[in-house]
Amino acid sequence: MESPGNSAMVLRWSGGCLDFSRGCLIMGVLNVTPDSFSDGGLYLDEDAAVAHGLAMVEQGAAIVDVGAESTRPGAQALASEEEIRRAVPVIKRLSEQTRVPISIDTRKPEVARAALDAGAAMVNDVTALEQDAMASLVAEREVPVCLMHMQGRPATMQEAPRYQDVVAEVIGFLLKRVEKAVHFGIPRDHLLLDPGIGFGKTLEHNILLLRHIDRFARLGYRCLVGASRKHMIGQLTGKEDPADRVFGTAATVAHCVAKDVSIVRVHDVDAMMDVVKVINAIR
Ligand code: HH2
Repeated sequence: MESPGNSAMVLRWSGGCLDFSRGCLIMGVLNVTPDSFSDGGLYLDEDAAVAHGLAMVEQGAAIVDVGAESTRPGAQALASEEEIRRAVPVIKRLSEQTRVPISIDTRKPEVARAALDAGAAMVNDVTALEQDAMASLVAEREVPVCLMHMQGRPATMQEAPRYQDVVAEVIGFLLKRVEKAVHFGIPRDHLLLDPGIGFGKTLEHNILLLRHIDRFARLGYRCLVGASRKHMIGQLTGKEDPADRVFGTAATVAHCVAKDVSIVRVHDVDAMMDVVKVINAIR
């Protein structure tokens, strides 16, 4: 298959560099929120957030993904001023203390702009450039962007997720957003595609997406997957507490690495680095 965005082993841009030559990379999750499903409240304090971000870098994270608005099922939208107030000081300090690219996990262009101004080097948009202003911003700043699929919105997305063919529909959606990105002037090699595990999907939908994740990885763009500690892992293992879902997460990470996923987004960086290193070596 043609490989429009996926061919370079090293993605270099003015704000950072991602070297895929040894295989899959880890994006560490840093939620500066009171209400994230897994680490809500742990890193609302600025010093605690910065320390955790730097610890993940020390453990081997290739990207630190800072989010200030929870997108867990049922979560209500947050005002952008508050999102900026939470995220920006942490991004500023992290970007001064590490060369690892910091990504901003937001769907709001004004939040992404403030984060990029503070030193973030990438954008993680769970609405896949729904807003034109976000597409313009990413093009203008020449930064990589993750395009994630979501059916509905966090407040209601788990009420009745419905698909005829979940894999085909999610791929179709992402490829449309790729064309939107290109139309706005974003180069194809700056695009990462993510099926959005748990975002308007039942357990069966999530399993199908993971089972066929190689189809995403073969589209010609870098593929990113975030299944870490999610509800689907609790459903499969019976583990209620997200902190107890580390081994279940490890299974998804091993599977994704073996199926050519380029980046896994995880909370437990130290443990998942071991999984990634071993599977990368076996491959
Ligand atoms: N999942 C979450 C948030 N952002 N971004 C991408 N690209 N892919 C994902 O799967 C993804 C994401 C949800 O996880 P988390 O950030 O831990 O929780 P919360 O949204 O409650 O803060």
